[in-house]
Amino acid sequence: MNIQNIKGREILDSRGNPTIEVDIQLECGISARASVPSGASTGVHEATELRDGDQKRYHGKGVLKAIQNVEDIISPALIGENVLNQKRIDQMLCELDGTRNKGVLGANSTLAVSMAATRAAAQYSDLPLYRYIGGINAVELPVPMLNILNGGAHADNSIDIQEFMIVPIKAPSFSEALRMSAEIFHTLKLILKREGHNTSVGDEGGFAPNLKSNEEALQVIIKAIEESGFLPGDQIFIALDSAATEFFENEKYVFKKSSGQILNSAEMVDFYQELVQKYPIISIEDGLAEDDWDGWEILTRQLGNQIQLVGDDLFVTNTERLQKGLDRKITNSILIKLNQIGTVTETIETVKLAQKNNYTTIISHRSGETEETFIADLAVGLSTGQIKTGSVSRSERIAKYNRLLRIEEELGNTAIYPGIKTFYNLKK
Ligand code: 2PG
Ligand code: MG
Repeated sequence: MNIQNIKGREILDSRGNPTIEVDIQLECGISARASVPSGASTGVHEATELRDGDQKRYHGKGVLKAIQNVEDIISPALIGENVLNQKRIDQMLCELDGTRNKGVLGANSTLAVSMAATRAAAQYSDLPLYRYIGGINAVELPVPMLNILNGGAHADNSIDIQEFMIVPIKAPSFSEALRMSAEIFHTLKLILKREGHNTSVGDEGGFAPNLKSNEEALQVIIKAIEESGFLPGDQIFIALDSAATEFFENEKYVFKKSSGQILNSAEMVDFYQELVQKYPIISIEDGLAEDDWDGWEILTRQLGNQIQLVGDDLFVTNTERLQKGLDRKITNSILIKLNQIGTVTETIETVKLAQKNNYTTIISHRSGETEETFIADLAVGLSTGQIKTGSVSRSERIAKYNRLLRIEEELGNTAIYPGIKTFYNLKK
């Protein structure tokens, strides 16, 4: 079970940008591979994503330095280590880096190694990845949040809110939930076409039409749910990711892609309150900016009992930032992205801290992805109850859903689909 060799490689992500893939080989001959994703609306508090900056290659986005770090620094240190000791491997990665934000080695290099190690250990243990991570109780499939309409930094259109997601909460199984969602996605396409909008998709596979307002986006989604024969606010809810840091300028929120409206934090909260009253919204992520802590207090006070409030850029999968949120009673949920923190065990620590404090957890993809399906297993392994991994188009998104379908099949009648129960900390 000891590591014999670690090799890095530059591959392309779903946006055609380079990213890092790592192969770990064990002495017994087992070999495992993992690759890392990349965000567009990244928070400033995220761990460092190391890019070469060499403008002659990939517009400066090459990852050859990160690969060199894997092969020249990480590999020699980890050779001979027991791959079953993930905690020690991740601690060593943190120590080799020596900074709080993986600023030396890059979180892309540490994470690729960390994930590949987990997968190698699962293979060595002869267990599926979710079972290795979660043990005998890893039987719960996550409720998906499907981003069927893209705006913000993920699409060149006139919508400021980054993600409009459907959440199938009333379904007997994950596969049925996925079927319902795919049907709504296709109906949405028909409606957009009928109404003269373009039906090309954004980075996460949702449509990216030029609509007049954020509200029009909500209305067309409701229509798609209804025309598909489902009940909005009963079978299907809506979740938003505003990614508000992206439009926070000089302490104000500026709807620069749509109306041009300028709102302060309290006015933003009123804006959401109105939306929540009018539409079946169950969750809002990054409703406010990453450092607008006072605003988050207002938002949580006003809406925290009714809907899920998710911190993404706010918490960046970091226990220290989450703890600050817990202390100030901000939000009631956290988005979990492996590459915001840079190792598997640190990610799990953050999930555990959230769960211990009655916060819901959502495992998430990034807008730049690969065919990697690690997050599907992670969501089941940690019983996070929710996953956000894009729309039902673009193979890098579908790969995760298909992996979940296979896990569901493998679990057979022990599989659980939590549905509405996953929002256990809401009154509604
Ligand atoms: C987000 C993510 C994923 P990005 O904001 O939640 O949807 O986007 O990877 O661009 O940060
Ligand atoms: Mg987000």
